Amino acid sequence: MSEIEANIPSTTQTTAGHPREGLLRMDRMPHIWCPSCGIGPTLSAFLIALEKSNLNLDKVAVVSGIGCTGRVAGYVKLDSFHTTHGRPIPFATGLKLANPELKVVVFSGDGDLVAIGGNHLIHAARRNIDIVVICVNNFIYGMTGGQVAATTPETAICSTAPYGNFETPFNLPHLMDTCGAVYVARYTALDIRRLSNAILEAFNKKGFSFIEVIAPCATLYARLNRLGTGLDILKYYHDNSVIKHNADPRELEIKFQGPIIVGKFVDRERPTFLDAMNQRFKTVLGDKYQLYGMTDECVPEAVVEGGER
Ligand SMILES: Cc1ncc(C[n+]2csc(CCOP(=O)(O)OP(=O)(O)O)c2C)c(N)n1
Ligand code: SF4
Repeated sequence: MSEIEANIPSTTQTTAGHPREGLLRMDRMPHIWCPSCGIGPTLSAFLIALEKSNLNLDKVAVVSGIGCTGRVAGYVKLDSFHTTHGRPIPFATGLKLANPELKVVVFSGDGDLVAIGGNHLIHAARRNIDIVVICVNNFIYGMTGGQVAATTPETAICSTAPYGNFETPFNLPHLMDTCGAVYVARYTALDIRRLSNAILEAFNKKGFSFIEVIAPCATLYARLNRLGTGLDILKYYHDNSVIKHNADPRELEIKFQGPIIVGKFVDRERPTFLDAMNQRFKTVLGDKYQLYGMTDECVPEAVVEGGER
């Protein structure tokens, strides 16, 4: 060991291993992400939440689409699926409905989930499919060279918007709220503790949970917009994010380099897709119908006893 190495605290020495290597496919390291990209800290927050949860890891599945964030599925040591672009939600829906015991987590980018995959996202929220969606929003298509996204703030420069974006971006918490998501939160990739607590809370929630993570794309978004390094962006988050739990989702739009409101915005109860299906079939078919993916105790009494149309 060199003199310099001897002075490094033991937790950061390579011989100590990675603190979360039990949950990562270390044989796939080094990962593809750029230094100071926000995807890494978001993944850390997810793994911390998993460690704190009482979930049986044999029953946790991670689904990603295509993009830099989509690579998460390949690095986690869990049952994971790297699906086609824009399709992690249908894949996750199928997985959950085929095996309701699974805790299914979709972990993907804003382009993947909200642009090409937008239709699937809104319908999964409407149906209240019991899955957790973690959406890394870096305001740009990272993997393919910095094209404008459905979340790019107005006036921000992208490779396909060299004079600045002029389209109105989605306000994702508002979109998810109006579609019926039961849990909606937003944090930045700097808020690891709050983010991991939100993910933990979403694990315990029955229904469609959506967590938006505002994350730096240091290589493209920051460079094209002259925002400095990923570290500069994290400093920006530190100085400009405002915690406002229960804020009106209509007021959560993000302006270019404006303040970022973070917090938990929606936490409601409503029947999941399977609850609604079981209730309806039991009501119409009575005892002929065998509940799917749940027991009698899980179905509201009025429906089990009533049998009315
Ligand atoms: C059907 C299809 N269309 C387009 C692409 C090209 N493509 C790959 S990733 C991507 C965008 C990814 O953006 P985002 O989801 O925001 O992820 P990031 O890389 O920023 O994490 C696109 C357009 C593709 N792979 N498949
Ligand atoms: S291109 Fe952007 S999103 Fe992709 S790994 Fe690099 S910093 Fe992250």
